[in-house]
Amino acid sequence: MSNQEKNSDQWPNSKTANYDDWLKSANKSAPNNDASTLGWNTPDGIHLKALYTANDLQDLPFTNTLPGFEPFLRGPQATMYSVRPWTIRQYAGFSTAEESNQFYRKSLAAGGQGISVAFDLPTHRGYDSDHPRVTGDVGKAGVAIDTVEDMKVLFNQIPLDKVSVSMTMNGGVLPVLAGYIVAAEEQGVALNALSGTIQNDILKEFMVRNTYIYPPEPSMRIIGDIIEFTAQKMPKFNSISISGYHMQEAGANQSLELAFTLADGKEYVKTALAKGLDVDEFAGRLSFFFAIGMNFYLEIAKLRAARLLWWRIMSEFSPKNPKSLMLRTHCQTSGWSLTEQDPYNNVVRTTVEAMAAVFGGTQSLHTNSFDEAIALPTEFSARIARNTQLIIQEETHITSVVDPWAGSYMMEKLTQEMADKAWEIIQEVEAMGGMTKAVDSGWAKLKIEAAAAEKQANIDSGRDVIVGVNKYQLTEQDELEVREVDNNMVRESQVQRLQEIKARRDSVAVQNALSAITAAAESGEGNLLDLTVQAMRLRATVGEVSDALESIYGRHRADTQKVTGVYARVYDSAEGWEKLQHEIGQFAEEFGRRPRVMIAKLGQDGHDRGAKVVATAYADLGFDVDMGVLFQTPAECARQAIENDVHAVGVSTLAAGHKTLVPEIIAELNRQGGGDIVVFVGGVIPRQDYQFLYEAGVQGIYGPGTPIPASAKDVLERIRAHLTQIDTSK
Ligand code: MLC
Ligand code: 5AD
Repeated sequence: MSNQEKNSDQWPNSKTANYDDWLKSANKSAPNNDASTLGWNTPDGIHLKALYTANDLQDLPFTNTLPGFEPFLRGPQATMYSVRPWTIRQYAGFSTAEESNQFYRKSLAAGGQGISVAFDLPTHRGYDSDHPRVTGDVGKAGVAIDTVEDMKVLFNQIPLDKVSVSMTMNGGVLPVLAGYIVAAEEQGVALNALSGTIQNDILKEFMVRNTYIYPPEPSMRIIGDIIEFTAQKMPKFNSISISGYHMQEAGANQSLELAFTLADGKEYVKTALAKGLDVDEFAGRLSFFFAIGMNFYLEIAKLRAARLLWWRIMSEFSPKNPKSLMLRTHCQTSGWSLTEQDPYNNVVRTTVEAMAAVFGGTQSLHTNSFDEAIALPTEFSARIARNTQLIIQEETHITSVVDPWAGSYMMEKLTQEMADKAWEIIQEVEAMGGMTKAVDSGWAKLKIEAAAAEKQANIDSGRDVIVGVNKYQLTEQDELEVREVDNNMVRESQVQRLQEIKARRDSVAVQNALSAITAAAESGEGNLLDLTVQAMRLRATVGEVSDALESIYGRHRADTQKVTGVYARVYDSAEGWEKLQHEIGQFAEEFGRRPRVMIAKLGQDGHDRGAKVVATAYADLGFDVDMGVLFQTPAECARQAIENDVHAVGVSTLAAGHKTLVPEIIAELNRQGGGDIVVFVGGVIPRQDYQFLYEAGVQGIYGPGTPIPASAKDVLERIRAHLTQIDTSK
């Protein structure tokens, strides 16, 4: 061997640097010559450093564990995606059962691997499609389901013993899960062959998602009954999907999302144990659901920390089956992170988020469509979203390696920091007596709302960048083709089917079955799911079962507390804020009182993050702000606005009901003597609908991404112009 060849086999000696050497060098290029300020202070209060080293691994308790084994930090399966990738499970549903069924079948044929049903808001809230409160909502944000007949159509030619089905249902969980069970039964599929998941997570509904029906206590009984029924009869079915997703969507940072979700999980475990179940009978079928947003490293760390913490929480209950200690989860990329502006950017955002979910080791994933911030997915946008996952699964070889971030100085450290942060919050919740109490007191919700207001202020002031929204904006934007659902058509066809079913069924038997449900609700005896299955078999409707329970439990009404001061604290220094406050002060002097605005939600749309953030910020600016109660009809909203003598009503709409509900509120205001009140609208509204709304009498429309001070300024000007005009016309 020549000398030259020998040398090329060897590495040259490297001069080793220590951390202080690095610091000296880094200080030279860092702002203010201080490298310790580099990196990012996350909203959780974690400092993401610019550099991690082997030192960061010291003192970490779990840096050398294996997947498929305790503490499951590295994943619930030994082989993870190297044997079976996560399930591509795209959440979808709209219009009628027929249309949604077509969509599912096409999606399965094109690479989708499981089903995830989105129901419309009337179904969530336990109303049949013919109920007068829900005219604007039927078939809009999901599929309309009234009876087993709709369920049978929904799953037509989808073999329920082979395809696992997730159903996002919480308030109306009993008739919907029962309807699915009966549809499967009539497809010839046995209960014990059914695989899938029911969301059934009511605690987060009271905090953020708002599709509850009954108050917390009876709602928890319903959950206990479902866990019991599925544990005994549906061994392959996940009885709950304990969801943090909606908390992040409502504004929670990662550690809040993680802590509240796991604390909710613990509450459900206690509920099932209190029913007399053994922990191993049900714990292996508890599943989870997290949002994956744009904070890439944090999201991966969050999923790893989630498994670690759940193992820690469940160890307290001393299960014998390791499955009871494992956290398995579905993830969805963040809808909130997507923008109406320059919407093709959303494909990129969703890809980054999907990668984080996969690196975090999710079991199942939904990737959002790029038209998310505007409307429900079209076939085209849904295809791109699905293909995003297929490409990661089949082209990148990412699936070949289990937990590939393990051993990264940064990722291991961050995982532990995330776990520690969340654990602190979990302990705080424990000290309050558990999550039901933390939710009941309103504390948990306010924590999330404060985080949301802070986030919005950071965006509006440009501290957080969103490409195409507060930086690199387009001057002109092409129109996007969006899916439109004709809710009048859906409602008419549902009403007709309901009439036919009611005419055909044995109404005495149905009445008896419903009475049995009411009696069980009253006495606390019996299993409510078991009784609901019997009623649904006889063709009782979703609305009838809900009424049977409501007659005992009542309907829950949320209070309308709002946080104050948070938005102002963060935004305060930004230009324009003080000027606007001054203008509001001038208005008060001129007109004898401050501008008074009611922020309203109409129909069954309970997504109130935007409404709450706007209310907080407007109040911080000096407006007198009233919050409408959730689920108002236009007539009720108009009455409240007139009674409170507001100058303007701002309708926040995120569930596509605007074309029906907004003209109705204007008509009601006119009818009840409030024709002087300015109406403005904010939320998810396709550009195509703007003209329609202006023609109906709307004075301002503020789409996603509108900085709040800009909308506030506009509203103030419109109120002023309106008052001046009234004055001069007298
Ligand atoms: C998987 N398996 C393996 C394996 N990987 N076996 C051996 N080696 C491996 N490497 C096995 C599993 O053990 C399991 O079998 C089976 O394969 C299926 O895998 P899974 O990992 O359990 O996946 P899946 O069936 O898809 O279940 C995922 C889940 C579930 C547990 C997270 O709960 C789920 O699908 N959730 C989806 C929830 C959802 O869609 N929600 C939408 C919300 S939208 P076995 O026998 O062990 O079961 C929303 C929006 C809104 O909420 O607000 O409206
Ligand atoms: N179809 C598809 N996606 C939906 N989402 C809500 N409803 C539907 C539907 N019917 C998604 C959006 C939203 C999140 C809660 O779920 O991404 O942000």
